Amino acid sequence: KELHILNLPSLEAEAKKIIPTGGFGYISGGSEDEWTLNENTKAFNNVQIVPRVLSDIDDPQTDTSIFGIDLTMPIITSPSAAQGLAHSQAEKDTARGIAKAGTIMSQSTYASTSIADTAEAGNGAPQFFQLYMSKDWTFNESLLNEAKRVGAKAILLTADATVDGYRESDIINNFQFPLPMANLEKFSSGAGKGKGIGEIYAAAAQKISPDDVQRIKDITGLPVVVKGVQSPEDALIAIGAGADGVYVSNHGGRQLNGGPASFDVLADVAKAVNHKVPVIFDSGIRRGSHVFKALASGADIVALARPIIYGLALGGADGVYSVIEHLNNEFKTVMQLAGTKTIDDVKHAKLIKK
Ligand code: HOC
Repeated sequence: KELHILNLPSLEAEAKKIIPTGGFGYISGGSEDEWTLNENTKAFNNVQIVPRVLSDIDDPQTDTSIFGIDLTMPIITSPSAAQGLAHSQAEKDTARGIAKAGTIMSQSTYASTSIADTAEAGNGAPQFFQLYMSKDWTFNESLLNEAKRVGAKAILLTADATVDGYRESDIINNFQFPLPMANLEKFSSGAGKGKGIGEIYAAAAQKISPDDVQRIKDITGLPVVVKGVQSPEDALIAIGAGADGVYVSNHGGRQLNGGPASFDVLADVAKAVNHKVPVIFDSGIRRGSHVFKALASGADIVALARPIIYGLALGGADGVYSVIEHLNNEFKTVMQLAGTKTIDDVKHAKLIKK
């Protein structure tokens, strides 16, 4: 059953009622005092959209594309781990809801369901695969080969998570993943169930170097997007290393607290990228106006994480579909009021600094 959604921010309180405390704290929480997490959404208020009149936009078009994949909207999902915390169908229902909406789901290395099962649930819809690089290259290669085998369209290389941020909610709740992580069970000797986030990071993380970008490209032959970029310098290093996309994100405020809101660095990063590769953006998007502001600041595509997981918890595949459709409908209204008919118009729209 599709959800009746007033707005995305209101979903969190609803989801809190049904997701067990430890899992909810893990999903919703950020690092330290969550200053960066909170800034992520507030930062959209630093710029304003110019309303336009006499522009007669009665049918805004949100279709766009990335890496040659046609999408109905410029919104995809960010990779989010352990979706079994929210719903028994976990990533499979996210794949179903996102396929129905006509956009891209990003699978996480630390998913509850396997790469193949999630791809099958998507029924041929485009998916990205996010790699948390491990010290164990046999594991990395198994994941990458499996993602390619089932038809992943790009690899998102998470580069901002070589250690886990200091997440107090997980400490308070003594949080340990209560469910298996399918890709760990299938392709590594380790298990996710019963482990805390710190233990999973310790087993996985290693220093990621620019050479790894090319290594992943050689293994998969797929576009590789470096995720977690927050400075023009790192964007240029990523592109120099062969990255086919730059993903501006601060991991939803879960990693470096005290760093800038993701939106506050977007325009400078996009300027440095200068259309050489696509720019994907996440962290803090909750409103149609946020989608508009991100695209007008240089993002080609935006991505959504927590609200998707709340939609999953509240309504399974239909809940996921309802969330992403609601956001795109809000975005369409903003497009109309800002006198923009296409995504290209949005990208060229002027924003005013507050
Ligand atoms: C290296 C282990 O992205 C989060 C996830 C991390 C999942 C486990 C990573 O919690 O932010």
